[in-house]
Amino acid sequence: MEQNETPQNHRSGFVAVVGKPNVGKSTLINEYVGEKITIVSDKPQTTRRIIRGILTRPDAQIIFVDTPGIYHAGSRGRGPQKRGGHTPLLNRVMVESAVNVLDEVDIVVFVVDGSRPPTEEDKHIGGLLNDRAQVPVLLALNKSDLLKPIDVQPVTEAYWAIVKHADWMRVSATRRDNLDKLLDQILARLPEGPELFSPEQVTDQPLQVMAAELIREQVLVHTRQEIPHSIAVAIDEWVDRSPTLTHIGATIYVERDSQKGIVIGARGAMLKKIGQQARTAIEGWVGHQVYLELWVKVWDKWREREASLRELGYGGQ
Ligand SMILES: Nc1nc2c(ncn2[C@@H]2O[C@H](COP(=O)(O)OP(=O)(O)OP(=O)(O)O)[C@@H](O)[C@H]2O)c(=O)[nH]1
Ligand SMILES: [Mg+2]
Repeated sequence: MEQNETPQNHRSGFVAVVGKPNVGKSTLINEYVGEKITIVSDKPQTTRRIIRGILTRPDAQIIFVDTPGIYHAGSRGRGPQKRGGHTPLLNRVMVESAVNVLDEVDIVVFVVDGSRPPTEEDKHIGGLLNDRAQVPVLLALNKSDLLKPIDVQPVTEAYWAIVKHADWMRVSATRRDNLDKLLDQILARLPEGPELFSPEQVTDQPLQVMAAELIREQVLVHTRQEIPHSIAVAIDEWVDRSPTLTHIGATIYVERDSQKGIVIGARGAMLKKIGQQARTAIEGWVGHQVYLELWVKVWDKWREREASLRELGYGGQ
């Protein structure tokens, strides 16, 4: 904010970005913030915790709140069924944290895969938003680059029917189509207020958490089936050896020996690839050279134990 600018001219607030898994919530936030502050992959349930991404402009500061994908089964606590590979406790923790955010924000952006008709999960989230009529909702029909012309009208109307009173915008986060227009709609609903974070800050995540996420992202990118859901990453060591070199030791936890073999790969080839790409990404964040040492360990049923989830930082804000 300019020194002479009065708070009356300035807007600020929290904008929750919610939706079912894999619709492009994190991609959208990264585009607005202008940096990759939250990891993205083509696997559902990539985001596991609440992450704030901050966009500071002369006239406004928007704090985007990234959330884990919300889906019906977890949020209704329906029995022990597995969904998307997650076991119930981690599912529940993730979905609950996303739903709780709805009550703490100024605006909600409901992101859907606008290239396909809504599913039960979208309808469930629509219901949660309709129950909170006091919060303005913007419907972002994402992935419009994949929308076939013949589907435009029926698909759009089907989503309108889900969220009553919401204004909407067809966007493509990856192609940046209409992101400015959606941002204008957000700004128009943002309350007046001062800057809440320093203008240089782009996320509330500590560097070490960011580093662990960047390692997890590389495991997600390079593995398939059950592995992405079975892994967690912890930073064990972080030593600044000099102003231009940081030594980081991290452990990738898996749930079974067979998964350990997959993550390590033949003669360590997979782990080497994960390590090299994660190191480059972390160097981009810390702004200097990083020496990254990775370990792979089995932590039996970590997703099903409250203590493990707490230790790994899942479930909190
Ligand atoms: N074609 C297309 N793909 C997109 C678009 N936006 C996101 N994606 C892709 O969709 C996939 C999921 O993106 P994410 O941003 O991780 O989705 P998310 O909603 O945060 O997913 P979770 O964290 O798992 O809930 C990635 O492969 C993105 O590249 C878009 O506008 N068009
Ligand atoms: Mg995400």
